[in-house]
Amino acid sequence: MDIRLSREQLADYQRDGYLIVKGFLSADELTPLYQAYQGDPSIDGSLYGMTDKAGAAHPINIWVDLGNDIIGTIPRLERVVNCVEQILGEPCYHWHSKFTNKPPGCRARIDWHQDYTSWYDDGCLFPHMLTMALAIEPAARANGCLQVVPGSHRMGLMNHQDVPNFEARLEAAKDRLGLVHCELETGDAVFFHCNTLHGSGANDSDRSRLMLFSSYNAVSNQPLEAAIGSNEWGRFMGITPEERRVRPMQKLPDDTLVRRADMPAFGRTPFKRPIDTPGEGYTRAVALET
Ligand SMILES: O=C(O)CCC(=O)C(=O)O
Repeated sequence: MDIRLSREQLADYQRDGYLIVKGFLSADELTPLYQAYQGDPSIDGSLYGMTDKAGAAHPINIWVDLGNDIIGTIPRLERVVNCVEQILGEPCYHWHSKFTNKPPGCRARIDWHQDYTSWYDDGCLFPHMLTMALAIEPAARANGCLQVVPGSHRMGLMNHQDVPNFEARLEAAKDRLGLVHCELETGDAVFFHCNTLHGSGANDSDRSRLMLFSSYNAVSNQPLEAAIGSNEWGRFMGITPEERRVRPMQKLPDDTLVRRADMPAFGRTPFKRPIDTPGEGYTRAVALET
């Protein structure tokens, strides 16, 4: 199996700042992960409640090191890393991965943002970074699917602290560029640029929405030593400077999830533990009831 993006897909990504790839992983490959999550919705007690501006919490967790379990394998699958490297045009390394979950009726929104806002503060000079968002469960408007503003990656970094009128700029960007609801089936993936404006709404349905996000940095874009570790969000999530430096990543054959069907879903990949006292203006992580 050698899955690569076509010339048209690459052009779509460059124009729109995001690309949906249907059936990127098969539902069969993801069934063991889904079943493990059904059996343990706290994911080994790793999920925390991340609050939005209005104070509503959705469950999230994050990991950097990749162990020999399903969640440590997906970010290293050849097809995943090859597509990321095709888009970036150079070798990449794993920046971090996370689950974001919206249980039925979850009121939390994920406020509009660009990921490069915090990665810039980590000392990455260039926005040569992106994320693959993978649907573990179907995601639709009703259960709060990911939304993106197409073409917004071409505006540059707009919500950094030195840029005023963020809300007005955001509304203007949505008016001019529109917004896309990324409605996905299990196994569909969205690749999106770190400057693409994105967010998501509440879950007004009785179906939960679990997504796995894996983010990557270009190897040539190693963070500046002077800045590494100074991003407040990363510190809040418990990520160390060492975990931001370029680290070799071994690609795993595309059939790994099928061949090693007895691999646990999680338990071998260490989760980060957010600190309890985020800085001023930061969303709050609270331990969830399990
Ligand atoms: O889960 C979502 O809908 C978006 C998550 C996201 O944008 C993030 O965690 O940065």
